[in-house]
Amino acid sequence: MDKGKVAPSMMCADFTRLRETLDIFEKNKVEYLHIDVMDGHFVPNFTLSDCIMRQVRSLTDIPFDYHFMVENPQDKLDWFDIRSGDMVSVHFESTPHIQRCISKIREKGALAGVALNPATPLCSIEYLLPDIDFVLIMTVNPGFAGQKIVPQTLQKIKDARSFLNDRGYGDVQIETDGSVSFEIGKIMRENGADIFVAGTSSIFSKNGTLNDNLIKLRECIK
Ligand code: S6P
Ligand code: MG
Repeated sequence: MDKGKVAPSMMCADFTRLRETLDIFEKNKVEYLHIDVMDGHFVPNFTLSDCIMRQVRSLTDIPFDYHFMVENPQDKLDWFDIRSGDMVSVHFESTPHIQRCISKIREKGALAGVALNPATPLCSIEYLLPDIDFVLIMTVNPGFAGQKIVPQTLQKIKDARSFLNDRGYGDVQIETDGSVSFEIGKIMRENGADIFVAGTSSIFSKNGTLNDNLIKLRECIK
């Protein structure tokens, strides 16, 4: 099994210290930058926009992991600078034509994923398996950082790993997003998660420096 991958959640980053933050990410070889895109409809909040993300993109070569929490994401993908090697996830409930949307992501050369809310069943992806590279399991309800985990989602990660393996899709990666603390991250790893969105519960926690927290998280998800 490969080591767990880290995707710092940029909505939790201190943008007044962006260069310094990216330097720490590069030094620690984080695999992705997790970019939360919200529209105030699919989720109540607004977060990172296409123009700000283009600026971030000009400062680093770390691939992006776009997480679209917007209605009809198929109409919004072209606004963003999506490149080969990026990851892009869209929510199962966000479009009536999820398979078409997923295909569009792959046409852009990115890895395609379906994001599942805590209550969205795993069987939603049954007939999408040939079309996806990863599944993003939300372990909180989407929209905000700093929330408590929805506890039954830990079992859902385990179930997702079996679901994928049983169907011959063991290479589909599992990403977890929400309340990924050092302790919970370790359990998520044991349950079969591959990619960990790191926010206020881990690397951006005020209990340590960003650098030290990254090293600690790596150890928990190795
Ligand atoms: C939430 C969003 C997430 C958060 C992340 C924050 O809707 O999709 O990516 O930024 O969960 O992490 P934490 O540790 O504060 O929950
Ligand atoms: Mg997210």
